[in-house]
Amino acid sequence: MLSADMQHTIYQSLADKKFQRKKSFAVLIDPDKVNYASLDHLIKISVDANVDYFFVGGSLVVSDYLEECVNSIKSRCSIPVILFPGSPSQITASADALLYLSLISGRNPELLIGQHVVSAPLIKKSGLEVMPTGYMVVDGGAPTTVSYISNASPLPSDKKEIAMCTAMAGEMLGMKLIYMDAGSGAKKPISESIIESVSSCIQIPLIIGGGIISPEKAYLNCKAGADVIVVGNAIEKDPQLIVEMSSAIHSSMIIPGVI
Ligand code: 1GP
Repeated sequence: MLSADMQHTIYQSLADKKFQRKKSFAVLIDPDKVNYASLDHLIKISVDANVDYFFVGGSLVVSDYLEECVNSIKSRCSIPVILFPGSPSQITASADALLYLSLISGRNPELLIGQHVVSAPLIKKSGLEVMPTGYMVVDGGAPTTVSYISNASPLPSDKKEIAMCTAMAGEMLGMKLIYMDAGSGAKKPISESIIESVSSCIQIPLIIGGGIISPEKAYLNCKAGADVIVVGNAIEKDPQLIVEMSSAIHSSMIIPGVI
């Protein structure tokens, strides 16, 4: 948790980076899938590779390791920890910020506003920096945990007009971030064409994740307009991938006039 005078610095850092056309890399940690040894290793590589953020959470966290996991990261490095909760139970004041996700691509009222109402007092009390996020699940080619758990249809991957209108609506409703996610382990990550369309019609930072397994894909996503790339699964399998991913993402900064 940040002190009062440091509040909002994470969102500000995201907005500043967008303004400067700098791209960020977020490593997603699912508390169910790490232990002390693997976490230690992952943090060391992430620090050396200049990872920008840790996202912590998952669609379905069944262990009670969340708080310990966040504390472990906080005690080992200064990379900001942002909660990416799959449910209101995945909240801990030890983190720095929270993606307050509203599933704007779905029509399940519980995930649009219901669970927010239930968790609001707890979140307010936590003192976490809250970042209202329009969460858009895009069809990733096969059912993922998020598409099953959310009980809502994902946005069709070939309907970029729907994605654009959804993102615009989210921004005009006051969301501070848009997160387009093909779901963890998606067979088909989000296409550059949909990223380009969505990014061209919003001013707020655009987060992209789900099924990104190569630095090349991360680079192309950034070139298409992604501001933050989130990678989980591929890194769990091969933590060394963090080095190449980070360098691809950070090297993709768009310089005006240069293609
Ligand atoms: C899932 O966007 C994240 O919600 C990351 O997906 O685990 O496939 O990298 P992966």
